Amino acid sequence: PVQTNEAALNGNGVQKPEPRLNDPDTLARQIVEKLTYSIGKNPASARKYDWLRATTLAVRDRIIDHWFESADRFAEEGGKRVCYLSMEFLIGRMLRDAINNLGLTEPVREALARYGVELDMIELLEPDAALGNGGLGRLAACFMESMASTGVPGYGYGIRYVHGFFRQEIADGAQVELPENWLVHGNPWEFERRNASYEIGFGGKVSMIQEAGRPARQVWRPAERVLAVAYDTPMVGWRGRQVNTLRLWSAQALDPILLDAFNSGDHIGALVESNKAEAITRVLYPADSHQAGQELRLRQEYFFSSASLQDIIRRHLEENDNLSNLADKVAIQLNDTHPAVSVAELMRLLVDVHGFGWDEAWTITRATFSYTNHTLLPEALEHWPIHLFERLLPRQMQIIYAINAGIIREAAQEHGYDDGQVAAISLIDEGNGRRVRMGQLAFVGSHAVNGVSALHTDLMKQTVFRDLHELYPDRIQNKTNGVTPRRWLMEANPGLTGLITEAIGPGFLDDIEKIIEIDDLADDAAFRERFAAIKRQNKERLANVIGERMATSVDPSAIFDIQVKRIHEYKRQFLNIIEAIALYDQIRSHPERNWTPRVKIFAGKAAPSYVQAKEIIHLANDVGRVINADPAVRDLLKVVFIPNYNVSLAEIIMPAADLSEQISTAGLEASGTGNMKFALNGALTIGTLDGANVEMLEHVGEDNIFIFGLTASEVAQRRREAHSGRSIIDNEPMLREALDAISSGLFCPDSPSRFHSLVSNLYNNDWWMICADFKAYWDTQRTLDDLYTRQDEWQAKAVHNTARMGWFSSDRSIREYARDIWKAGPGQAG
Ligand code: GPQ
Repeated sequence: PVQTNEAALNGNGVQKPEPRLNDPDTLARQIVEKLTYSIGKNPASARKYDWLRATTLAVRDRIIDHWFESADRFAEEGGKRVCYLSMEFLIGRMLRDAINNLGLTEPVREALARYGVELDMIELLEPDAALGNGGLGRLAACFMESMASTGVPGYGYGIRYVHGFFRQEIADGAQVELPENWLVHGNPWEFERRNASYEIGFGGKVSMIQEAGRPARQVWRPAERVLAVAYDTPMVGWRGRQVNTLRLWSAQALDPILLDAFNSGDHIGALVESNKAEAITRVLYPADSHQAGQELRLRQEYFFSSASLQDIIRRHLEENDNLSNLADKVAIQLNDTHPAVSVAELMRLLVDVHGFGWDEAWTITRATFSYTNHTLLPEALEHWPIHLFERLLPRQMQIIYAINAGIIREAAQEHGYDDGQVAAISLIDEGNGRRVRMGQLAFVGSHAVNGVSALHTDLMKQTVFRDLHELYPDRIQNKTNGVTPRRWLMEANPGLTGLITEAIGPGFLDDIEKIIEIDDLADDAAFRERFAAIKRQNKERLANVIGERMATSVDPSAIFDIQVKRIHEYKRQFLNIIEAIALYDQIRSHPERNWTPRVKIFAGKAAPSYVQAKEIIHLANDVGRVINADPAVRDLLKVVFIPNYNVSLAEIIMPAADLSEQISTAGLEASGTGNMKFALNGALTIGTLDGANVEMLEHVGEDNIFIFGLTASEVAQRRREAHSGRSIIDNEPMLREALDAISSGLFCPDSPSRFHSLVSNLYNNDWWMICADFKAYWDTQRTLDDLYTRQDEWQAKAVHNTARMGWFSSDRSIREYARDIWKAGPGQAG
């Protein structure tokens, strides 16, 4: 490396660059400079995309100034750092967020306007960074933004997938998956760091070695090695006060071309290694809340865990004598069990590589890690077949056995556990063809374990972790999710942000809980009207998107009733569709009644191998085609499925909803975060007592949210009693007729039996309580129809929702993690 010295840097030698100025003149000049010298275009011939790139580069310079300041400050303060390990970061577009947080929105708009370029137009050309599936990945993105905004020195660690979440098209009503290619035009936000690269091993053998004068130790000799190369993306916090780093790993072969093979004429064979290595970070697995059991997935998990830990250790040793104080300087958060193999890997690095004794290594490991659980669904809990784990990671498997032995010894000797109780807490599931339980590993390797809403955390204690909770009763705590108000209010809804600023001043931008100050304005007719007018504009914007993308016209004066999220049986899009069909029947039978016009909007992706979820998408589209074309319902009911739901589309949808559908079977949605985004933007919620809906009810008050259906304990009870749906269907004519309509092929005359299995599941078992909750759901929807005709009342409730959602900011979540789990960040010793 080039040696520099401070005197030369600050004295007459090399000069630090001047920090960039933020006035429109300077910005305009520098944007054209980037256009000219970095992109090689002149303003006259530049395309919109060139302007986007030039603007991004000019903005990036400003971020870098803050980035270096943040890095210098952390180094100087020597405080504790937080490393957030996550398989997914569902970021979306970055330009608008960066500009907003730097306070540059107006200056950049003005600078571009001088060349006749519209900021809002070029922003749309940026591809979404879609390195995640849904709520879990989006939460990681909100947390990165909130760590930077609240002053927590946070480092995100994840995978630089070449292909992010697939693009969804709808063909003849069915989902089609197309590969996503966000990196084709390059990525101006990232910096490749070739100096930060680490070897990652797989397979091979473990042997005991005995050197003179040293204790015997295990040495792992992997059969394969690949290189993890870092790519850094700066993450700008609110007002640019702090810029943190998201470090994503890319896999490369150590020997890109096998020269022997190449020289002997086997040109393809020479590339096999590099193809195999690069496959590790090629594509995001599209399974959400469902384990993808393939070997490549386990390789991804270990690859990014090991690279991140090696990086954390290297940095620590640059600043400290040894690793014994690791836990004082670093907190590592495991985002679900995807990085749980880190527990075994850190033990390996401490014991085998850095010479620690087992007990001290275990103390350090447990003090360093904490783990967030995001689901109770059994099919989503990761467990790897022993034979696969052992073949790929033989030393880590030994370590897991040793950890397990210690835990079991403690349980048996100190707590008198019998064989049955031991089997329940064991890291090895002996029942299912012997598997490693990753949840158990993450739990025992962490000092804190958290759920993501109050209800979910309680259920964790009673169900998946009941036995471990009994053994370690202080370990589980709750940290209710939140969403960043910068992206989800300021940027997505500038109209509402402006109105609130006018009403109560800009203080809520720095402390979102101050938004409560608009609460009393719910009684102010003039304020309500302006609030409603903004909602109306946002609905018009969404109506235009629907018109452009799907050639369907929807009326912005109807209720916009929206359910957008991954398609999953437990989320019950099916219940919503059945209600739409029942309403369709009722409108046709009783055209004389005063129906409140409604547009039911759906969007979301199904995992490619999830058959039922794909059938639900098909049904929504088939039903929409029939209803939207039926003159009998005119504009009273429309059903629309918008393809390719992603973060950017969500930014248009959230501010445009009157009604937010949060209708999961109670006990199954860990938290939900879309529920928060909708309510913050003034939508009323129709929902079950599930996930964070429970806390939303507490905050907005029961008059301002529409709760229906079975509770989590009633669901559990009914499941034990094993009811079928048949008796309910027989006694509920609206439900029966809706199901009959589906079964008759009314919506799919080309293939009348298409939805038979969806319907027969309801008759036979009703596992998701669709029949059980139908009537309550229907009745609540009619209450809402009625309420919508009294706009004053509706809008007052909408204002209360916005006013009372401040607590659901991810800033609040992050402050709680920092205080209770990480002991890091502002105000924490460290
Ligand atoms: N969640 Cl396990 C995902 O988005 N993907 C997953 O694989 C798992 C959970 C969600 C969960 O379903 C939501 O209820 C939460 O709000 C979200 O994680 C963030 O905690």
